[in-house]
Amino acid sequence: KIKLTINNRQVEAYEGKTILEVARENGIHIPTLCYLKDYTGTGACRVCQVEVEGVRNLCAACVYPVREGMVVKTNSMRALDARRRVVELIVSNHSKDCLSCIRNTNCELQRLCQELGVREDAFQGAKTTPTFDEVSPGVVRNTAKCILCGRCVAACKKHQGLGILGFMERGFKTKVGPVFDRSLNDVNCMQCGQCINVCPVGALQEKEEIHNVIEALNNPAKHVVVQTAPAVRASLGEEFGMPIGTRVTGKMVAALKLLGFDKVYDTNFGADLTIMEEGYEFINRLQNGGVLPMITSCSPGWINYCEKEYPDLLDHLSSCKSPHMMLGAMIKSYYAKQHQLDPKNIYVVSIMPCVAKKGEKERSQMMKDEMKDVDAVLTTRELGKLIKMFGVNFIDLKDEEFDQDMFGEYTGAGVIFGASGGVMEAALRTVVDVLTNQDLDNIEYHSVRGQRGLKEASLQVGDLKVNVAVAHSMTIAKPLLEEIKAGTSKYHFIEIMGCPGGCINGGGQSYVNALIRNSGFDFKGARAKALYDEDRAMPARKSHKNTQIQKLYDEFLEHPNSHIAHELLHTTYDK
Ligand code: HC1
Ligand code: SF4
Repeated sequence: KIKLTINNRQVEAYEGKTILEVARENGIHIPTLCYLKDYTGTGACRVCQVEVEGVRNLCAACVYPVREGMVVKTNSMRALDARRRVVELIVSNHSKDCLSCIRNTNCELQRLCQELGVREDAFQGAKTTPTFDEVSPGVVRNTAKCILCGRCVAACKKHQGLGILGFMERGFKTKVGPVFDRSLNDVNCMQCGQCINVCPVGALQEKEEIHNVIEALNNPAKHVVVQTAPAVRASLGEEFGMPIGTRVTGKMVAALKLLGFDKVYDTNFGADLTIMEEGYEFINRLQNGGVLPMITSCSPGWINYCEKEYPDLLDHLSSCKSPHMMLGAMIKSYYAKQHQLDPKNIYVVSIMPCVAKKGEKERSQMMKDEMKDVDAVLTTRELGKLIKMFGVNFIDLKDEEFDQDMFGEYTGAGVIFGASGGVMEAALRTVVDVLTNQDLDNIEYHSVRGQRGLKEASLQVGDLKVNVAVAHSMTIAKPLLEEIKAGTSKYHFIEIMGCPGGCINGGGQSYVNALIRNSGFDFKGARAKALYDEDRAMPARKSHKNTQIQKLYDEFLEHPNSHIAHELLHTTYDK
């Protein structure tokens, strides 16, 4: 360890650490903008400039290493002035339409301006010609707000290995975007939205559908049914200032009822249904020489990636639609029939932690008789806005239950879909019971849980050995896909989710700002825990124990993978 002084305070530190790290370890806050732990750290924005005795220029704390005897001043007049100047320059090339910006009140640039006392529009004049792209189904890019921090560039590369976003041009003309400033729709963007999640400003955002939903709610001819994805309950509370990882299932249901939805269902029911279809599909492939490994198909970001980057492997995908699409299809068929409603008058809204789901619902394979299975997809963030817009006091709501008539029951297996490894664990809970003809008590598969990279397990199921793997994000999945391509994969069943950590960290979840991310707080783990807690509290924890699912098969779907199930619940992919 070495000794140094920061702001007249003697501190100890390990050699090799940066001034920023050591300051934070000692409770000294240095403002940053482009710096995101584990993503960037290039000193590019220079907001973190500090004064180091004996060094002529100010130093960027996020890259400058500490030395024995160093004397650092983070708040000298010179540092404060330089920092404010840097932000004033950034702001001078920024659109500054804060009042109508999607990030109003949670923008990191706004916060910084406040923190540094930026009070005037110091530099006015020419601005870089902006690009506005809202062509892709889920992601909107507006460079008029971009501050060139590079956080999105790092996220796309680090998690998806795609490098869709990059810096182009130089100097004043510099922009961030796809190659040749193309639309995100014209490149291999998988629409995961991980770039949105790390953007400090409103340069990247989801394509909002909130007004379509308000219109449907106000249309007396429409019967509006809403469903909520497993992961939403683990993040929605953050929109109202609750701590990350607070589970708000009951409040969320109460809010949706107050907003005026005719029925409030849980996508967890759809997840249980998916396990029935996907579980039996897997057993069938296993026993009858089908294409293996079979890969899960519920993450539309992953499907986009597979179609674009690995079209040869599409036969490995399960043919199952994702849970919310399955539930949408059931609402427009069975539910419509039972309630004597014309499916054309039913409007299905899915609340999802996901941006890619916005595009998924538009796929031609997700329509029947020109009717979409799902009509609108709102992100967790959009639902937060809708609740505020309707004047609902979320924090004080009393817990309510999903509508129980038809699709309101769910099992613990359905809940854990929202965390990486959850789909695999849910599938195993059913597949192992079916294959061994038992009702096993030991149903927690800890080897596939958690936030680390690739997860795998090998299970003895009767006289079969089943190898499974779980990947979350494409950089983790890629080696598995290369193995399959080379014919050397040892796996029988693989779960792949588009986002790191799974849906709990989807591109539509609440923003986790750089302060929290840089503190090292495991926000993905906290949200995942909320789901595993709900699982443990459920009376039934295996999808095949869902009595409403059993009834649905008895009365309508006949049996898993039946002809009618194939027609409504399964899909095809685009080569
Ligand atoms: Fe997911 Fe899924 S778990 S994809 O991560 O299979 O988005 O939460 O709704 O459909 O159930 C997302 C979450 C979600 C589907 C389910
Ligand atoms: Fe990259 Fe995902 Fe953003 Fe597309 S949505 S640019 S794939 S991070």
